[in-house]
Amino acid sequence: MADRWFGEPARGGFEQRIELRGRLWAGQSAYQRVEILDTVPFGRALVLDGAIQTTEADEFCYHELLVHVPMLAHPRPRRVLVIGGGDGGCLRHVLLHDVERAIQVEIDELVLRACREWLPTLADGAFADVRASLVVGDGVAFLRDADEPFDVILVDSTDPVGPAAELISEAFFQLAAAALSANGILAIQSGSPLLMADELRLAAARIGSVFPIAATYLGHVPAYPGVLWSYTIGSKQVDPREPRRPAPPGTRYYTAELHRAAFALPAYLQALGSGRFDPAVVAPLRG
Ligand code: AG3
Repeated sequence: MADRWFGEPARGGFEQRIELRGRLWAGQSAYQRVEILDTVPFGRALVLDGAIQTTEADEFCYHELLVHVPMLAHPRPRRVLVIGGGDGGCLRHVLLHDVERAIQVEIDELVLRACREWLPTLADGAFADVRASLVVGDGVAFLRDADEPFDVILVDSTDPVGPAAELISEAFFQLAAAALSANGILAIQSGSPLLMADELRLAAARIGSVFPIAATYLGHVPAYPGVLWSYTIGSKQVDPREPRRPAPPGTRYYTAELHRAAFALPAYLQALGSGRFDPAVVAPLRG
């Protein structure tokens, strides 16, 4: 029964499938199709326009790397901005740090509602934290009008195709740099290095042209296509590869050793910023 399996459309002759217990809910917003699936290996999952965003079982793999690496590389992050991340997982991990204020800007109210109802453990009360505020709106417009600087900006977006493509534009990275304090750090999820190499190459090159320091790091997220995932940092002056404080207690993915190691890229990916990186799907492996 085809319905018992979820898979994103194959990319470059490669696909990954997840067995389902059921499809719990689906809706359509002005921006995208929003679905909640019940999966055998990962529990509940959020799917947007057919792309798996997060699951109950492996959210920590993704969120701990996206959040703790920039937060712990920064000497003292007080004000944090999260763009996207409507499930609240990113915000929850930000609030494990001693921050003064965390603002989340999510464009799609339906994602917020679906996650509140079906994936409550992701945010686990983060939106009610006195330090947190939620803005339902466009992250780009928000950045344009931001008047107080942020220490860390996290972009927890969908794949950079369609509306989210703007989130890897040079104009966006310039807005982010302008909204960051003197030692500010931007971190984005930059997709699968094997299956979305083109987007990663673009994002890394553009961050490198806007920020004095740019670095891509890797981790595994079992539910995402290809499992291997990338994140890219733009930093104004601090070296993002070095953790400056101990991790908040209870991390299940992040360790200080892993923080440093995540920046060690395989040789075939080191050509990312050099223009020698072949953007064709899975081409990096073929050489
Ligand atoms: N963050 C981005 C996930 C991108 C996944 N892409 C894919 N499956 N093709 C999702 C939000 C998690 N808080």
